Amino acid sequence: MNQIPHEHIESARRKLVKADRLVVFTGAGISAESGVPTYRGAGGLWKNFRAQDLATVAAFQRDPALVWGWYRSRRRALLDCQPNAAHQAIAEAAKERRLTLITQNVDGLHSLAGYNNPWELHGNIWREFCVECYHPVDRHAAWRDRTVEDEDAPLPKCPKCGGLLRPAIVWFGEQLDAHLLEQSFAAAEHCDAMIVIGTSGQVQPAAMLPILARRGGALVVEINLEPTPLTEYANYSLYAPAGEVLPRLLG
Ligand code: BV8
Ligand code: ZN
Repeated sequence: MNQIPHEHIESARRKLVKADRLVVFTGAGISAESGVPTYRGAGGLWKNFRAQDLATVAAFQRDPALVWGWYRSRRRALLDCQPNAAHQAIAEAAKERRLTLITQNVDGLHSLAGYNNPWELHGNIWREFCVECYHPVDRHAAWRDRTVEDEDAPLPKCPKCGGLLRPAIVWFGEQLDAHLLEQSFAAAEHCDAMIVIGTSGQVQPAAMLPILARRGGALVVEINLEPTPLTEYANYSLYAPAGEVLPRLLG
């Protein structure tokens, strides 16, 4: 933390205080300090598979048990993860000011930190839906009281029609929810400040948001451990763990 000059953070903080339409855009890096592996960092692989190979409709159709094994193992790992100071700083700030939170994360930690209704562009690992009738199922309560399913438990079936349930997650090659995406683009274009936290800026169309914000004249503050393709659109790049710098930026 001491590698960022105090006045640099202070300067960004003073400008953010004045913003009345603040958007916070997060990626997997904000959950790293909670122990959730990122996608492209070390430990981002699962049994030598890459997210891009498993998080697809084709992979699920080819081997639903393999894909369910991956999601169940991730859910199990998430049960030991708590929101960190960065998630909490956003939830606290949202109680005092207008703050729209858009996240690429599927881990549910923003909600667990007390932020109501984050815009989850890529879905939520605790939710499922039926591939036949789209009946929605929320498993978070069941998993939190530890009625967890083993990785090789039978595939979950729809209580309505008996069809196969799948994770309510946007897989690679799948469209994002059109309404949510439209709302997110509009929020990015019309905000007067955006804080971009813990994203490598590799996944489209989510990675467009900071670019739209900057083009719309917003102040863009990036928090990451290293430069990303979004750095060129940032007015401030703060290279430090989100859990250390965000509480000071929003405090
Ligand atoms: C769509 C659910 C198409 C899965 C996810 C070629 C070029 C451009 C685009 C494409 C292309 N080929 C294919 C595409 C499209 C594709 C895409 O973008 N692929 C990428 C990989 C090239 N996109 C899609 O398929 C999307 N759909 O485009 O539809 C379409 C169009 C028309 C008609 C039909 C179809 C769907 C994308 C959604 C995929 N689903 N998640 C699951 O999780 O099971 S994406 C996945 O990546 C996660 O959601 C994750 O959030 C997201 C982005 O990753 P990041 O969050 O950025 O995480 P990452 O690990 O990469 O980086 C972490 C960062 O944190 C790092 O920078 C690190 O330095 C930093 N960090 C680490 N620790 C800290 C920290 N920062 C601060 N503090 C710390 N402590
Ligand atoms: Zn069904």
